[in-house]
Amino acid sequence: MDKGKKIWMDGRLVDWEKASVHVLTHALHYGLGVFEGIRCYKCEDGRSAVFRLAEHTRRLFDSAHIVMMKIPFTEAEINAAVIETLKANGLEEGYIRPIAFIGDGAMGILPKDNPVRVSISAWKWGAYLGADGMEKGIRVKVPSYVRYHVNSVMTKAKVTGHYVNSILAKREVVAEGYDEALLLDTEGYVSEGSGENVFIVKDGILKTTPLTSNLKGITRDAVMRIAKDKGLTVKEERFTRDEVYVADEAFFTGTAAEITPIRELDLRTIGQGRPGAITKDIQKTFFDAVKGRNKEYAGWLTYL
Ligand code: PPE
Repeated sequence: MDKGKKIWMDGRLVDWEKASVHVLTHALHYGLGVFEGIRCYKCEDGRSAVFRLAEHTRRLFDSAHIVMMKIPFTEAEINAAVIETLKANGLEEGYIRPIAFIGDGAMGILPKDNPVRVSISAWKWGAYLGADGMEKGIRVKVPSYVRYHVNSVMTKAKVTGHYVNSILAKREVVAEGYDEALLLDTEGYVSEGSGENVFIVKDGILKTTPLTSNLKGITRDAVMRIAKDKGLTVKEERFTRDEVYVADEAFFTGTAAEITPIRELDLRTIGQGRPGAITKDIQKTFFDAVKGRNKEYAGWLTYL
């Protein structure tokens, strides 16, 4: 990871090296922090734009609300701080990571009056699942771990501790030589990737999993809008892993993963074993949108 210059912490920019916390930070011990992943792209006209900034900040506050954590800033302040952080690091393009977490003070599960700390970092981040994967598609496996039950943790909240499940799943499949994990829910239906939502295409119709055990992805939402604008049918419906095996196309969506085609699941080739026509078309429109080349989606961009 490329080290930057500044990190925004609790209301002001500090030097990258000085953005540290105490070892008794509550979130480090018990996992209660909420975070976001946001991307900023360099547009063709030379300007830089943050993709769906307001929606990401909204979700950060929704996550905090779900876990009963009060962020000591307004959404407008966080939006401004994201822009400030990008500028302070001279980043024209990159990944932004806002995080709010329970700081140090009392130990024990009950957070008591421990302060809620907030920081925003930004760095350069290329294709999450590799440039090759983005172009040719990736190999995926269903891991032995299942996604959390909807009443074990709050799956609509992007909480740091929830990612232990993602790490276990990802480690297992990567150790076996695959690129990414596709987790099932507690009832056995497809849920999502370790850090991505999933779509399949069959006979020209798109399907994505309904919002139960998975995160309400902002890229997922963008893809649904793009697909509908192209006149395609998009269904939010449960499906099984074998429906993915016989799909014509499949892909992951996420801020980090963007739109990554899936060419194989559990050793079954999907479609022709390469990115399908609909996947490629949606991928192209998505990159046109984030880079300011498609005026129809100009509302998604916040220019620096
Ligand atoms: N599901 C999960 C579990 C998830 O973590 C993400 C984002 C998504 C779906 C897609 O959501 P969205 O980014 O709004 O389209 N995962 C973030 C973290 C990745 C990481 O390795 O860190 C991300 O993509 O930023």
